[in-house]
Amino acid sequence: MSEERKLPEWAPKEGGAGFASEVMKGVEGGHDGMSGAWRAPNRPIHKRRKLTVDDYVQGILKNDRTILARAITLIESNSPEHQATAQAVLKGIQPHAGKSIRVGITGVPGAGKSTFIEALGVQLCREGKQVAVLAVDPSSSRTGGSILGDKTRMETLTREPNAFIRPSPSGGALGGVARKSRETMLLCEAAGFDTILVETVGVGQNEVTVRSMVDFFLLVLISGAGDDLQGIKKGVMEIADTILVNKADGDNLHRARLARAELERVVHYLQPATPGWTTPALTASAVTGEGVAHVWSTILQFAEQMQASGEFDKRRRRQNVDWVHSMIQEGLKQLFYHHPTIYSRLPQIESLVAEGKLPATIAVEDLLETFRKQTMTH
Ligand SMILES: Nc1nc2c(ncn2[C@@H]2O[C@H](COP(=O)(O)OP(=O)(O)OP(=O)(O)O)[C@@H](O)[C@H]2O)c(=O)[nH]1
Ligand SMILES: [Mg+2]
Repeated sequence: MSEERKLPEWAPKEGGAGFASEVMKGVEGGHDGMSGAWRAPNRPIHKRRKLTVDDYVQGILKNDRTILARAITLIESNSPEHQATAQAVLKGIQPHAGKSIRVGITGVPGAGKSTFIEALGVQLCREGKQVAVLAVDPSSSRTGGSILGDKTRMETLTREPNAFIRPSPSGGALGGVARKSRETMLLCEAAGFDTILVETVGVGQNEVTVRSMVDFFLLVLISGAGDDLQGIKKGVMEIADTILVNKADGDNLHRARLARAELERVVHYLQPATPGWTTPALTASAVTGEGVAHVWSTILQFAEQMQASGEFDKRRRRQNVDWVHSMIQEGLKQLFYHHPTIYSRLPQIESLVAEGKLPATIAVEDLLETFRKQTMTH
């Protein structure tokens, strides 16, 4: 087995204790049979023995970053054996999860989400908070690269001992990536992280998915030329708890302030994302740090008010029920598409439909009926 290690292309050049990701080259059937291994750099390389469920649970509860990272790798693995262990670990840590504020951050590519997370994360770490940064970025929505990728690598934050940064699990559909991110969030909470920041790029269904896993949702915008506000989807503004006009610095400051005022007017007419909370529009510069602390105090104020009104817990309870349904849907889909008969018949049926020789409705009826007959006993 080769011991050669290389950092993935999105990793900061100098690494850091907080940057928990590393690709181990040429590891196959290694410590636990996974093709990639995650390890916090600058830490001793443990001899990779197979950990028991209890080892994982105890390690996570002790905030052992190496074990936390390995547990996340289990969650991200698609192997049934890893999945079984991952679920047992989740069950073990469940009573210790949930004690954090979960903040989702979305916005168009390049809005400055990662830069903002870095500025906020460093500030929080220095206040003694334990900050975990996760990303939801299904590969299907973007080609190449990771969301915590090439442009901003959170180089300062990775060096904060209180920070833990985990890029998006690679591969798979949004549903799968979202499930993995949710479970990763629970592990981080059990490990004592009290602030979870989830970055997602505002593409497709990502925002809605991340909204369904966080307490507070921040929309990061930038002011462009002229009619930029027209392009913002009303839908995403309606799920945001705060709208932030970033890059309010230098020549852009004036434009950013105008955009903020305009956004505030627009939001006024929209349905608030959280009942009882008026969504504010703010400005900040993730680069100079101006306004970043104000965003955080807004988040704290939100948490306080919503905890007092009961909305906070209500949302979490609803999210838990929604998770159940989305996992059922995911599971049923897997069962269906991996069923041997369906798997072997699907390509032929697809071509018949494509050629117009078989109506879509008949095709679906036929496939579902086959599945039903072969899986149901009564
Ligand atoms: N002037 C200025 N530039 C900024 C600010 N925030 C971010 N940038 C720059 O904008 C570019 C994109 O920043 P990122 O933080 O990578 O943006 P992002 O939203 O995370 O981008 P994706 O992850 O690719 O969607 C970088 O070159 C940053 O340096 C800011 O407040 N002011
Ligand atoms: Mg980013």
